[in-house]
Amino acid sequence: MKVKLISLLMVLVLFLAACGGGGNDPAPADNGDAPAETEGGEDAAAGSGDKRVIRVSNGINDQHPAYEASLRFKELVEEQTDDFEIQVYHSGQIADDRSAIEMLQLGTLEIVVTSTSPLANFLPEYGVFDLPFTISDPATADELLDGPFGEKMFGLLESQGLVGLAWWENGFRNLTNSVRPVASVDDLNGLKIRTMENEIHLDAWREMGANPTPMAFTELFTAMQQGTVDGQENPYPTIDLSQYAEVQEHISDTNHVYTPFLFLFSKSIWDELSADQQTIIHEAALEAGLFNRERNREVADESLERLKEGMTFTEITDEERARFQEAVQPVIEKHKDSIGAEIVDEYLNTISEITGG
Ligand code: KDG
Repeated sequence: MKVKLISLLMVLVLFLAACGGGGNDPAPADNGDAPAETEGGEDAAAGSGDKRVIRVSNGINDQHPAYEASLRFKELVEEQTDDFEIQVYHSGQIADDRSAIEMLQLGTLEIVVTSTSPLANFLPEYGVFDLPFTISDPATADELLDGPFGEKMFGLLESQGLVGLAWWENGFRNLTNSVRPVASVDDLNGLKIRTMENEIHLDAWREMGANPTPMAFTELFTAMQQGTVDGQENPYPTIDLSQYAEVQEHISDTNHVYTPFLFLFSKSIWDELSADQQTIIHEAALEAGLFNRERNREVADESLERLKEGMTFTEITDEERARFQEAVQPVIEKHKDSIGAEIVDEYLNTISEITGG
């Protein structure tokens, strides 16, 4: 409890520091540019004239389809109402996912487009999406998330002061490393792998023989550059557009987890909006979400072609993939109760209904 209070307070201090520092934008991204959308660099919180500022946070850079879709969201909202000025931030300019989620709970940030994995620290049920090798194609992901199961998971968010508006896509995760080609689960032995701050991911890589370490996304590139970690796992767009080929040699199509992005809104701020304003924002988040998925899949194919040029690509055979899946079965059993057996069963049953499995 004390630790939680301190971290919440720290977020508050950070936020006040960002606001207090001469009223300009939060700490610039590593590429140094202020959010281009803020015409004339006016005080972020106040916005220009009597428009209310709505800030969108994400951890990946401005080359990523998530940033592109966030700009689409801005366009869709601002073409329908003059009530808001949407400011889009990237590269963790405001905060990493976990801290951003805490800011939404505090009502000090409006929107974060976050992976589901950090959210499992607040709502264990969200760990269901981290169970490895459960979703193997985009169509299954869409049918699962756009159906009753997706709605049910949104329903859990209110208890955490959060509102789920749309499912966007981070994507299918694949392993890279700077030590050796990985063609089999045996090749993982002792590899120091960075994972998201998520117990299920940590346990999965341990079960597969690697040596995992949790770390915020914003610290990953430097950790690979300095050799603090040997490898990491992310979808092809993130690996490619974050220039990981500069610090990693080997890539394997492990396709071990599908990570959804959640378009989350702060409940306390949401409740201050009118019903019409909520509708405009909700519909824009859904439409930009469909755009995001489509773009993310196009970019994933383009990214893989580029990565094959700059790295050694290893295709995992079906029998080797079966050995990966076998190795992580204990993880699914171990976390079934912490996630909630009913949620895990509904998740796995829905997927097998969709795939006819
Ligand atoms: O905000 C971006 C993150 O949600 C995303 O990049 C997280 O996949 C992720 C990772 O590896 O941390």
